[in-house]
Amino acid sequence: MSTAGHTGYDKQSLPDASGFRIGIVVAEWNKEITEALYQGAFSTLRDCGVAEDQIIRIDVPGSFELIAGARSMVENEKVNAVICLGCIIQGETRHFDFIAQAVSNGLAMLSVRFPMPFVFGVLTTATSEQARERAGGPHGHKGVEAAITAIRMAGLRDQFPLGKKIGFS
Ligand code: DLZ
Repeated sequence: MSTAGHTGYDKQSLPDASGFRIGIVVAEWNKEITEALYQGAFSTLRDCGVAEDQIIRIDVPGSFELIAGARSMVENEKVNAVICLGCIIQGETRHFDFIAQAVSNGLAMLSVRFPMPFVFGVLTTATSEQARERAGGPHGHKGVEAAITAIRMAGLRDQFPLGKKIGFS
């Protein structure tokens, strides 16, 4: 069973995103899927008012490198949130478990280290068919959901001045 999350979003209920600058890190493994995730995230950000030149993209080789890419993004660009997009498909070896664990732990660590939302937009599926179904198919769109999460979290952070006091503005 799966849910569509925020794939069907209500723009009125979201914070005003027109002044936001959003970083997107895209893994190249399973490129057909991650490109679809990027397109969904990009068009959702645009639809919610983020200016095209305020969407900053970095490409990295695979999902494992999303962590370093996200860190690079936050250290070099003044963004309000970082979306990480990847697709890890289960194979015959244990790579799936190691990479999926590393990415989720790595992004959690960055979330503690930096006063900045990092969004886990990584599909972890048994087959490429399942991944396609979640990248604009019958099971929703993880890229769209990631963009909505980024806007919501960036808006939340704007409400609390504490984040600004500890270094980021
Ligand atoms: C090596 C590897 C494998 C086997 N599978 C995937 C995958 O399904 N999805 C993905 O995003 N990346 C995969 N990678 C590449 C690793 O993420 C990483 O790029 C390499 O191990 C080099 O550090």
